[in-house]
Amino acid sequence: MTDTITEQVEQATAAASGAAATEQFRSKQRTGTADSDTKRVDTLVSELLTAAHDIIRRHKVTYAEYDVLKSWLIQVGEDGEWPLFLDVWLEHVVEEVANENREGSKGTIEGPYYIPDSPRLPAEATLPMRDDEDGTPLLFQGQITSVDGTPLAGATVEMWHADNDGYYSQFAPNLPEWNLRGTVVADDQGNFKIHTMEPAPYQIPTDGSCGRLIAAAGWHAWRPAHLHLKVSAPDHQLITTQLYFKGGSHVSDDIASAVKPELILDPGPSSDGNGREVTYDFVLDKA
Ligand code: MBD
Ligand code: FE
Repeated sequence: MTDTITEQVEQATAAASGAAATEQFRSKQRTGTADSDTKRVDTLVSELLTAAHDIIRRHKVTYAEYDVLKSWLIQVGEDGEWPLFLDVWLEHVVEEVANENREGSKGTIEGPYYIPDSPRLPAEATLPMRDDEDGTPLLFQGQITSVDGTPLAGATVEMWHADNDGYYSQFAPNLPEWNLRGTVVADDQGNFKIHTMEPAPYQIPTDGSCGRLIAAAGWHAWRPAHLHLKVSAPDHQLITTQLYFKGGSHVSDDIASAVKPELILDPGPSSDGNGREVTYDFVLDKA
């Protein structure tokens, strides 16, 4: 017998976070269903295939490359990385088209790591976090109004973000279930104050299929540090958005192409001397 203590520490892997994201997507109810008729399916799929055929002809794609594509596509599914792949490389255009007629605050992509029904918190609240949560404290505050300027009582701000190591609760091991996730209910003037920790830049998993693609193409895997938000109020359209930090790494070369100039925060020193604070107001379109 030896007195060696072997400790099994569960590691974050692409396949585990991919499996969780796939599971989460399957259980999600987005409002509205796609009732595309055969004509629309024919149009969309035919045009997608024609675009692929053109690329094959133009670049004389070989059988060896075709087989690499086939095995990579199979592996994306096995790794559970379809949510990650689609949200990183396609969702930004779906979001652009979906919200092109909005007058209120800008939205951007949801990404693969949203979980509904996070703990409900009062208008001034601290997101659930560990006692020794790492990072710089951030006070994020603001007001939610309608496009006509009316303050929206009973509005909610759902916030979720990665920790200082770039991990999202429920998608990485060893984190409390609702770490850095909460639903803040604004006061009767639509005001909210959320205390959290500034997130760090986020690298998408490099040890799965998306990581292999990034390495093979000579890209980088980074997203700028970001807060995810869903803001809603009775009789108004929900906004799904993200906010970034001025001067932060990868604000101008986000792998997911989800940064817009209106979404960049510039926090100042906190009035209590502890960390930083910023005010950002949301304007919601009527339903
Ligand atoms: C993320 O945290 C994210 O927001 C997106 C869009 C893709 C991968 C990870
Ligand atoms: Fe994210």
